[in-house]
Amino acid sequence: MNKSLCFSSMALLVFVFFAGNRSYGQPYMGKPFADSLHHGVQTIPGKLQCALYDLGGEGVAYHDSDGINQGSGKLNPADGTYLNEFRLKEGVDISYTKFREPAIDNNAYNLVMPLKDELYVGWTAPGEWVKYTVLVKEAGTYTLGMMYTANQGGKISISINDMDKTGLVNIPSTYVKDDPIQWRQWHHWNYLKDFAKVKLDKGIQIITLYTKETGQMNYGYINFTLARMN
Ligand SMILES: [Ca+2]
Ligand SMILES: [Ca+2]
Repeated sequence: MNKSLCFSSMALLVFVFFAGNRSYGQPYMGKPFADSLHHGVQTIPGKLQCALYDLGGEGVAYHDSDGINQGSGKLNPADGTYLNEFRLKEGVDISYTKFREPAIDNNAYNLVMPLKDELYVGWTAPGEWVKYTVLVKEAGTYTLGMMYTANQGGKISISINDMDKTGLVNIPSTYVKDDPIQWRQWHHWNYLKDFAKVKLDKGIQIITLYTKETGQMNYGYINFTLARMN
């Protein structure tokens, strides 16, 4: 190969590498969620409310299988209420715990009773993710627990600043064969204690919650408890 041909090939390779890695090194453009009821970044230690994922849209703050919110505005018709219309135009699928008769989320098959009118991320599928800008007030090792439902079990993982910190986490099934109502298998709540330990630096951090396997899970909140200071 002559010198100029060799140089051209190298230049092409460099171009292809950078063109294919456009996002490499770019800063995260998502912002903490805010609306009339929620303002200010979510803080750790404490509860990370899963439905309060960042603003920024598909491909930035979340990835969802489709652009429709299957909960807000669909299962929960747009009727002017805050809960039914919460983040209605976003792809992440959101609903809230309903205490009604016949029982929905206030059912006798819950392992742990949820609070009423709590927003949650539902209609989850493998490959989906949501990001959270959080303010960590104390550096340290945190124990994670999660309020959830999983009608077949499933797997999630959690990244901090885009580094996987948990590997695959097994989410136990909350299926109860005695429940005569099939759709209520999506509403058996449980709290999974101590499913991971993660080390967090003080200050602003970006947490990503990935649905890795099975999906069909509902995510209420992830509790971050300080286990040990650094
Ligand atoms: Ca969707
Ligand atoms: Ca979804």
